[in-house]
Amino acid sequence: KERNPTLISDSDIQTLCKMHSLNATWKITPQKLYREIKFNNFKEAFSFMNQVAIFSEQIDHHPDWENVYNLVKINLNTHDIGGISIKDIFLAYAIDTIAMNVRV
Ligand code: H2B
Repeated sequence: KERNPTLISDSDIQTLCKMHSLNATWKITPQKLYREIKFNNFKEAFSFMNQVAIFSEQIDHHPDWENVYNLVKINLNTHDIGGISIKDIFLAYAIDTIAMNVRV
């Protein structure tokens, strides 16, 4: 089994997020990444969540999220280390890609 990913420094988080334009879509703190996404309706929101859920299982890294109708609020952090690891950056990038391509 893989080892837990390690914490990355605040400046590395900033650099990595800017490299992938995550700073445009995510609120970045040393503890977590936060994003809200509003879709056209519940069907689109749930289609998005389903695709993210499948991807999350594949990488064994899961969002903390909530959904009310067409709105999805997402927190990403690595529970085991209480902060941001490379897995959060990777998942954030995947979430942005999936959100851009949602089809119901
Ligand atoms: N997801 C997130 N966001 N943080 C974790 O620390 C984490 C996870 N740990 N998914 C994984 C699963 C761990 O619990 C399993 C046992 O690998």
